[in-house]
Amino acid sequence: MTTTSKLYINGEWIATDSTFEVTDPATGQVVGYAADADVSHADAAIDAAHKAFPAWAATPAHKRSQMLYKWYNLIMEQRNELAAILTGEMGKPLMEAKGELINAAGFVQWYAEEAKRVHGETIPHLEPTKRITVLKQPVGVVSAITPWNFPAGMITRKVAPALAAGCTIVLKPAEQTPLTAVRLIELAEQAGFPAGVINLITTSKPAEVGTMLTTDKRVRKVTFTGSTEVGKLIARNAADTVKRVSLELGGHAPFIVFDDADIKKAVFGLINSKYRNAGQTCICTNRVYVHKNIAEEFVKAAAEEVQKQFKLGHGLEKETTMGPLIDQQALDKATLHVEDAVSKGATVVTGGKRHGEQGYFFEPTLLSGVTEEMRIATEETFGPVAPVFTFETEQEVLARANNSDYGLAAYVYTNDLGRSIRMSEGLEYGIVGVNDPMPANAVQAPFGGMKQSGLGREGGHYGMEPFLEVKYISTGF
Ligand code: TXE
Repeated sequence: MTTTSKLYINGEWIATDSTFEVTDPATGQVVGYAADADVSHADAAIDAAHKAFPAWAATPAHKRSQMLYKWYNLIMEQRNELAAILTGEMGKPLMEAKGELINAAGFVQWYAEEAKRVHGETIPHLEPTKRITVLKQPVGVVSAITPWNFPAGMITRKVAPALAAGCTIVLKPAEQTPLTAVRLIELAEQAGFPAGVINLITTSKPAEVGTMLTTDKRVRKVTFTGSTEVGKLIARNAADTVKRVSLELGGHAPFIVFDDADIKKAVFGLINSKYRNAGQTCICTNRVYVHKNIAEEFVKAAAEEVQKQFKLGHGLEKETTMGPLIDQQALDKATLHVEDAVSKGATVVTGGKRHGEQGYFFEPTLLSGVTEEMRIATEETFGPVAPVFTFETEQEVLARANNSDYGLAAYVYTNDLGRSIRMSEGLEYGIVGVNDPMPANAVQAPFGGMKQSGLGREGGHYGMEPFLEVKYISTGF
């Protein structure tokens, strides 16, 4: 049975005149219908958040923390049900969805604690009868716009610190994955957040509704994860009213394997960093640089592992280890990148094409003989395609790795301590995994990118700062 979800505005669940289909990317079948908000709903949600702000900002931090804890417990209790909803609309294997839910809940737990640690300081003045007091205060109404690739994690990573800081929220999840968001917000309602503190808008019209959420004067901060293109648009939208903006955008991660590395570990690392979530992760490996002395051995071992590890299928089937891509557009992009590389001389070592006729599956793919003029060398594929380049020197590979408009994540495999330090300091990336393919599954770490990969950091105590204003008060006595 398919359900029709509602919007959540000012503590009420509201049906809309029109709805839009939510489909299972493994089958193309409709799994539900979501309420289709227009700008009038966005206006009402902003209004609710605006009116709820003063009381929420004044609510003692311990109380906000208790509600966040309650929300955390509810997500943990309901995580299997949530994971099934997530897999149904997004496609990732159930095991990965369950992992995402634990991580998503982890953000709520972390910020339940962080809520209590917001404090300022007193600075001595040059004049003995004056004091400077520094306060940290919530910025105000926050618009949170989230993507489909982590339909739960990307929500809690934004919403939990905003609530902890004392901000109120209008959340707009991606149109591909509204149902996970609805269930998460139902649980937030159960946790007892007051009316208007969290508002949820689902829509099939992201440009229209998104423009309102990023231009309206009452909104003081926008936090966004998604494409670089939309990120730039949001930054422009926000400029007129000088909103605070956090952007977590695309990436083009280099994965560098030196000839002193443990090849087995590096192959394991590639499997994890490239093919997890079918390659639809912003920190996914996009360019594999292997030292020429070990390239043949590495490619052979990696291809064997790729063929052994992955069983494509519906995410709810037990044996599935790789789900579909999100939609036809994603499938087209992966196909285009492979075809373009092959037409310019690359070799398909394994995979290379669409899998099956139903849904949007793409075979886990490894390409060798890749060169810089191929599209895959500079554009984010967001699919399970790993292009392998070779290199000769440390200096050369560092320059090539940094030759990108993106700067989110980079990976280095080496057993040479000095090299690992030189490389991790030299890489112009916000996140570096040294012999570690999963640097980002820690809620306490500052996640974010340099260059056109974004602005600001999420996670840990760093993730609170974007939601806080600093004010100083000079008092004479
Ligand atoms: O992203 P969009 P898409 C990258 C990845 C992928 C590409 C396109 O390369 O292939 O982006 O994905 C909302 N005003 N990433 O098209 O459109 C939209 O509704 C306001 C990287 O899905 O940026 C959704 O909620 N909002 C990435 C969110 O933006 C707008 C995750 C992201 O969608 C809007 C996803 C507008 N005008 C894609 N237009 C990552 N960093 O993890 C769309 N949106």
